[in-house]
Parts: sequence; structure tokens; C-alpha cells
Amino acid sequence: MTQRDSRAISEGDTATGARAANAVRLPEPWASSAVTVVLPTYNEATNLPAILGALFALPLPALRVLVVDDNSPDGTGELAESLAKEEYGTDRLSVLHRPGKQGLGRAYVHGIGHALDQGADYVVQMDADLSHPPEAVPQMLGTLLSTEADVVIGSRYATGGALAEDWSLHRKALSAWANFYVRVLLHMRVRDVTAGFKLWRRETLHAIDVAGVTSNGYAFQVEMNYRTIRRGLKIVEVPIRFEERRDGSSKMSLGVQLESALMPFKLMRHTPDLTPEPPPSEPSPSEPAASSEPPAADR
Ligand SMILES: Nc1nc2c(ncn2[C@@H]2O[C@H](COP(=O)(O)OP(=O)(O)OP(=O)(O)O)[C@@H](O)[C@H]2O)c(=O)[nH]1
Ligand SMILES: [Mg+2]
Repeated sequence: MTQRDSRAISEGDTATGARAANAVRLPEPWASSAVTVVLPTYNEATNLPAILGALFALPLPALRVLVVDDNSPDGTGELAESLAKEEYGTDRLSVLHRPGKQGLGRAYVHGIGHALDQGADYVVQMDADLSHPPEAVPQMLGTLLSTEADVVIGSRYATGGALAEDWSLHRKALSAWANFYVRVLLHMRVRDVTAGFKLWRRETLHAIDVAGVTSNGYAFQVEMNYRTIRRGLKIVEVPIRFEERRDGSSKMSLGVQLESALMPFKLMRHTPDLTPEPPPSEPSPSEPAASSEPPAADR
């Protein structure tokens, strides 16, 4: 890293930290909700201190962070471990170490399951590269708690949202195309259907059976939305400004793009039936009691 780069990063860190400290303040008991941010990392050592600093500066005193590291060669996992022990405390920051790079979706399924086991009521998923603004988290939580939303998306394409100007034309076109393609094929009315910045209710994650999600790259984000809609649950989008990753390199590969292109067809064929159970209805005295046998069409 050059001196100029490191100066730019530290100036950026100060600005990110200041924005986080000035984020929307929620009333109690909302501010003290049990929120866990699941951060998947692969070679994010140069971004990790800044994102953690910004997350822990938020006016959310019970916020916890779970880093899910796939044995990053740059030592991100060990850095997270030492920041937990020496700076933030292992009660607020914990680390899941996985044996090797297995993709974003696998890391999320593992990390979200762990966060739920540890008692999180709300789970945030976001990139560790500072593309997703940490200061939007309280606003997303406030939106979730003040509406009937089952999940809130930090959306680049909702009215008021934005993409970083320095994102290459190729990346902008790919993102726009992926969104259009998925929305049309799967009939999903979500503006930013490939977004990776979301805040989930615990109940929603159970209802969509997050442990059963099989997609990995961008496809993981879409499969999570698809399951949510199939389950009859509500997605609300909050506009965010998406930044180019602060440092390090993208893990977007041809394999990830191919998986995303094929994924709508896989979802149409293989998504398990997540239709909610109808509420039990009282049989009227004149009607015979309902049979426990399913109707023929469901068998
Ligand atoms: N644990 C784990 N994390 C991963 C893996 N692949 C990507 N990540 C992390 O997932 C987040 C998103 O990955 P990025 O490389 O930023 O992918 P992207 O945001 O689609 O691409 P860019 O916009 O180019 O940065 C980052 O925090 C990565 O470090 C993986 O295989 N395992
Ligand atoms: Mg990124």
C-alpha cells in the first residue's frame, strides 16, 4: 500500500466513523435490539478495522458482529480474532473460522445459523469492503420495526438510492442486467433483487429455512428473496448509496456470474414449497369436521 493510499484510507475511516456516530437514533427499546451483523470475509484485512470501527460506533449498544472468514491468506481471520480480544471484547465480536474459500453463500448460511443459535433477534448481512454504508443500519432497523416488513433491503435502485460513480461501466451494466433478468424471469417486484445488504427478522429466517439455501454467489441473495416472497412475506427497500469497495480486490468470478445466470431456472424447478400454513379455522356446527388427509391435489 502506498503512503497516498494509506492516507486516503485513514481519511475515509474518519469520515465513515463520523457518519456512523451521527446515524439515526432510535428510541428504546428499539435501539437496544439484539442485532448481529454477519460479515463474510475473504482477504479483507485492509477493510476490516474500518468497518468494525464504524459498526461499533453506531448508536445500537447491543449490536454484535460475527466475522465469517474462509481462512483468508492475508490473515483477516487472525486480525478479527485479535481485534475481538484486544479492542472490542469477545462478547461483541466473534469469529467463525472456516477451512477454505467455499463462497459467499456457504459463509452466510453458516454465519446466519450461528447468529440465530446465539440468540440474535435481527440479523444484518453486508459486505466487509465498505460498499454498504454502516450508518444505514439503524434506519433499516427502524423501518423494519415500524412497518410490517419481514426483511429490509438496503437498495441501490429504490428511489433515492445510488451507485458509486467510480463503479466501472461494465459493473454497472452487469448489475442492471442481472436485476432485470432475475426480476423478469422470477416475476419478483424487488428493485434491487441482487442486493447484499439486508436486515432480517429472526422469524423470517426460520420461515424461509435459511439452512436449506443452496446458491452461493449473487444467486444466494436472489434465492433468499425468492424464498421470502414464496413464503408470502414482505420485503421493504430503503435507499442507500453503494460505494466502490474501499480496498482489496473483488471476488466476483466467471463462475459466480454463470451460477447467477442459471439460478432462476433452478429456483423455478427446485424451491421447496414454502407456502404458509392456512390459519386453523373453526368447523361450523353444520359442517363435518375437516379430515386430516390432504386434498388430492397436495399429495
Ligand atoms: N467467507 C467468505 N467471504 C467471501 C467469499 N467470497 C466473497 N466474500 C466476502 O463477501 C463480501 C462480498 O464480496 P466482494 O468481493 O466484495 O464481492 P462483490 O461485492 O460482489 O464484488 P465487488 O463489488 O467487486 O467488491 C466481501 O466481504 C468478501 O470478502 C468467500 O468465499 N468466503
Ligand atoms: Mg463488494
